[in-house]
Amino acid sequence: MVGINSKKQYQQIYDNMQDARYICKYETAIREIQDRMEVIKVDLSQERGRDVVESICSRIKTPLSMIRKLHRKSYTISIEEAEEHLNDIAGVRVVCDYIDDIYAVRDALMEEKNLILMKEKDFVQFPKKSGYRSLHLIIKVPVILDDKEIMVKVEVQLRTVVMDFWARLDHQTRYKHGKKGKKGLSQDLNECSEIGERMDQMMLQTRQIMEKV
Ligand code: 0O2
Repeated sequence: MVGINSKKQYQQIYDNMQDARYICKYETAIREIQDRMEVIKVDLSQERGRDVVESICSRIKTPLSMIRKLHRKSYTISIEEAEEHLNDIAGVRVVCDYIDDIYAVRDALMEEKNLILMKEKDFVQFPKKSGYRSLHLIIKVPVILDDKEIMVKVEVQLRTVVMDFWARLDHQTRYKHGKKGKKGLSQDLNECSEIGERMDQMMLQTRQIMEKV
C-alpha cells in the first residue's frame, strides 16, 4: 500500500469525506441523472405500454466504504485518490422487469445531451465469477460548482428485479460472513444466479410470445 496514514490523518480524511462541500457535487450529479431517468421511465413506459422501470434509487458511498475500497485496490487513503480512482462515489441503481428493458434504458440515457460515457461493463452478458449480473455505466455529468462547470463521475447500475434480488442476498451474505462467504454459500449463490439467469430469459421469451399473439 502506498503511504501509511496515521490514526489522526485517517480521521481527518474520514471527516473530509463527510464534509458537505465535498459531498455536494456528488449529490447534484445524482439528482441530474435521477431527473433524466424519471423522464426516460415515463417515455419508455408510454412507448411500451407497460411499466419498464420498477425503481430508481441512489446513494453516496460512505467514507468507510471508500477507505476500504482504496485499501483493497492498494491506493493511498486520501480524498484525491478517491476522486481519481473510485468510479462509484455517486451511484444510481435502476431496476427493470426484463433484460431488454435494461438495454432500452441504457440506449435512452446515451441519447441524452451533455453526458459522457467513460466505461461500460456488461455483467449481464458476461456474469462475474461470483454470479453477479448487472450492466454498469460510468458516466460523467456536468455540475456547476462555484460558478464553474465540472464533470462528475456517476456509476449507473442497471439490472432486473431478479438480478437485484440476487445481488442483495449476495451483499448480505458477504457482509455477514466475510469476503468469501460461509462454506458452501458461494456455491448456493452461484446456483441461484444461474437459476436467475434462466428465469430472466424465460420471462423475456414469454413476454415476447405474449406480445405477438
Ligand atoms: P458497495 O458496497 O456496493 O459500494 P471499476 O474501478 O469501476 O472498473 P470496481 O468499482 O472496482 O470497478 O468494481 P465493479 O466490479 O465494477 O463493482 C462495482 C460495484 O458493483 C460494487 O461496489 C458493488 O456495488 C457491485 N458489485 C460488483 N460485484 C459484485 C458482486 O459480486 N456482488 C454484489 N452483491 N455486488 C457486486 P463495491 O464498492 O464493491 O461495493
